[in-house]
Amino acid sequence: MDHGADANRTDLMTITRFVLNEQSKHPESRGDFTILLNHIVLGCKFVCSSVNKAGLAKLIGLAGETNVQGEEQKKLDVLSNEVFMKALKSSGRTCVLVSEEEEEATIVEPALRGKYCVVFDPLDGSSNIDCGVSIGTIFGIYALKDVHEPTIEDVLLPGKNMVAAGYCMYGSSCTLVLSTGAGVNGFTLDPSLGEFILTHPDIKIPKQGKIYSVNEGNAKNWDGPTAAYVKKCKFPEDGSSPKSLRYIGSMVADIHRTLLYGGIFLYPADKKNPNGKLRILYEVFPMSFLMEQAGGQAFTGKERALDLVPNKLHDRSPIVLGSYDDVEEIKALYAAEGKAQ
Ligand code: FDP
Repeated sequence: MDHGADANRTDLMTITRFVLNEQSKHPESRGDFTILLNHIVLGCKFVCSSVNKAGLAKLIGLAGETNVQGEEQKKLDVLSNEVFMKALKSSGRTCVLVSEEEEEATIVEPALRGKYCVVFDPLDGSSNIDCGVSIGTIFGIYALKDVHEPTIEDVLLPGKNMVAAGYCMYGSSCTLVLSTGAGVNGFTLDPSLGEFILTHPDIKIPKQGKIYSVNEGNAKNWDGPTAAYVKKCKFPEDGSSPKSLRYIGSMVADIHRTLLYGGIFLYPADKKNPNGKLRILYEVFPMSFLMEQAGGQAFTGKERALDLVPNKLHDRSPIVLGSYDDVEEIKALYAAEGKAQ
């Protein structure tokens, strides 16, 4: 592999160079994935720039619903969806697109079709937009195995069948984290170059962490194992220190921190929401794929998250993601509850 990028930042490992290097390990590859990824990267840059301007756009639009040019302002999540839909279709490499923003799947017109199916949440954590908290785009990619008329069945598949997954976080910096099934790498947008540069090579989540991340406001409705686990985090009985609580409420930001610092993120089932809140195809699967590739685990309370098979495009599932040992601990609590019943 080309490890040539140096610390003096004169020989930069851009995301395109990185993926081309990966591609060269597969001589049969025709570069389709690299082209698809370039279009996803373009979408991320566009959304990043729109998110950065959002506060300003709002200010100059205050007089009414229109901005100074008299154009109607689109909500950022609607705009992001349009950007990704257009970028993915025009790549000529996709056939089925599933977006959080759209009820139905889009089957790409035959002239623009390729073998990849992309499931994505164009702007996750959108309740955080107006207060400037980090938000992000999440995506997962499946590949058709043979040439056939694409249908939604091509994405109603277990997460372990994905060929790649990632997210782009629009925060104090813009960071794209990607796995093509051979580890996890993080790239940070250099705004002066307009390029994503490899800044977090081969991300490995610590085996155990000191942070737990969950919406404690739902505690009254939690299932037994979640309540028992969080109690252990706060009042450990084995002499260890209590864990710290960090919850941003924006999945991309919470998972990014969990990947880098270790710990556990939970969006469990509760009495009101037996399937939790997070969507299987474009939230649970991509994040579970990344977590496993980084050495962590992803568990639904019943099974390995990547073994789930969604019945419908927007199905939800409870999810626990994070450091290997921390997830092992909560799995043991679920197993004990199963035996007690
Ligand atoms: P949001 O509602 O702001 O779009 O699934 C969306 C999501 O954010 C995730 O990004 C986040 O992890 C979760 O919901 C937060 O949910 P709660 O507000 O119920 O904690």
